[in-house]
Amino acid sequence: MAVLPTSQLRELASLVGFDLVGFARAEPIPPAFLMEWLEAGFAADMDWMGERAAERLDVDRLLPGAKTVIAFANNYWRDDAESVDSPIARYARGRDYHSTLRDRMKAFRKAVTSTFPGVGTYGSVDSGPLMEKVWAARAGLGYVGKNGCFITEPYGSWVLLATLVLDAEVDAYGNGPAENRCGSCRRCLMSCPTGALVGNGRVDARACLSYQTIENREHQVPEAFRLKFDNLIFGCDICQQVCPLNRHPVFAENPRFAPRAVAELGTLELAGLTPEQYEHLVPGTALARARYDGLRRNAVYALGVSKRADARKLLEKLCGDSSELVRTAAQWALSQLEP
Ligand code: B12
Ligand code: SF4
Ligand code: SF4
Repeated sequence: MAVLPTSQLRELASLVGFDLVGFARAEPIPPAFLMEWLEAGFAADMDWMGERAAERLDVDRLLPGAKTVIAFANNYWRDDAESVDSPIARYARGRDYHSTLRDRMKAFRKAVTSTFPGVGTYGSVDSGPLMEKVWAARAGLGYVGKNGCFITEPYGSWVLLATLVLDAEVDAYGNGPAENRCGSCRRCLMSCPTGALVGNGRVDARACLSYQTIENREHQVPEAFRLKFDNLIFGCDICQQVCPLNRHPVFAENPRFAPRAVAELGTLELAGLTPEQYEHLVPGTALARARYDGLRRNAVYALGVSKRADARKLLEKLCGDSSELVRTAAQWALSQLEP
């Protein structure tokens, strides 16, 4: 099969809307990073992380004959005035990033397979069994910081990743992770409210507010963690917000990353969302993963944490909600309002 020219692939990637692209040889990943993380229980109840570990470690299992892994990144940082105080993490304020990046990858794949007929591909954005930060590092787009996030030179860590495996070689490969610029800084480690950063870029998901607000959606959140839901109800940006390498973010012009109406709401409005408002505001955004009751549970916790006296009426009403998850959260939040 022909060796594909990276100059042409870079042009295509830019045409379809990716900000960064890099190329890595499709070699197996040393198992220790993933296996030790899983064995330590850091995956919490995300069983799907371990179930397809073999594929995560070797893309040849996803695409037999894999030769190249292409890593893409999109900057998503925006500071639109209406959403500046939103309790929703930045990456989730606009249209669901999965569909934005998937659409771009689909267009890229189509262009590649029509220009180079016979090339096989396997693509994923987030949900596939691939270690996307490892591939982005190998492809030379940046490195994994002490905050566990992938940090690039032009955009800091405000990037989302997509990954495409090819069964063809390209004419040039990245030189591996970029130089580690963390140095002696420990800001993220000191700022994480729950001690979820456990060293060497590892995150203990059990303690991470991103996990607790998004993935742990069927149970009450342990009290020690819910007490940290301080104007934070979906995802957590604290360890990125404090990072000096994020001091000069770049505004993401593409309207797909523009905050949607739901990002203009505060915790009181989000806790009081009716099913109709939810259907109007949430589908099509990444928030849908927390589901109606999970999102309201989180907003209710945040009202308790901020001891909002003006939330009392709503919280009293939610004590009679049809969802047990929300009822119990509302009782707890009301107890926080007591002096
Ligand atoms: C599971 C998961 C989570 C979990 C666990 C987080 C974690 N860091 O492991 C939870 C739910 C907590 C989470 C939270 C978030 N996530 Co998340 N998550 C994932 C997912 C699905 C898998 C990550 C994984 O494999 N973890 C297992 C550990 C062992 O692997 P790792 O994270 O890659 O880390 C190790 C290796 O990178 C290795 N390593 C480092 N450099 C190198 C170099 C080489 C050559 C090698 C071999 C290895 C190596 O060292 C690291 C530590 O052991 C990825 C998507 C994907 N399919 O990859 C998104 C992903 C990592 N998440 C993403 C995002 C945006 C987030 C949040 C910022 C969302 C938010 N605002 O709330 C937070 C950030 C929390 C944090 N501080 O990391 C983005 C990353 C963006 C970025 N710039 O880093 C991803 C890539 C999704 C995407 N497609 O864009 N996430
Ligand atoms: S996302 Fe929040 S809770 Fe998770 S490691 Fe970063 S600061 Fe800690
Ligand atoms: S806050 Fe400091 S230690 Fe943490 S990722 Fe940023 S530069 Fe590295």
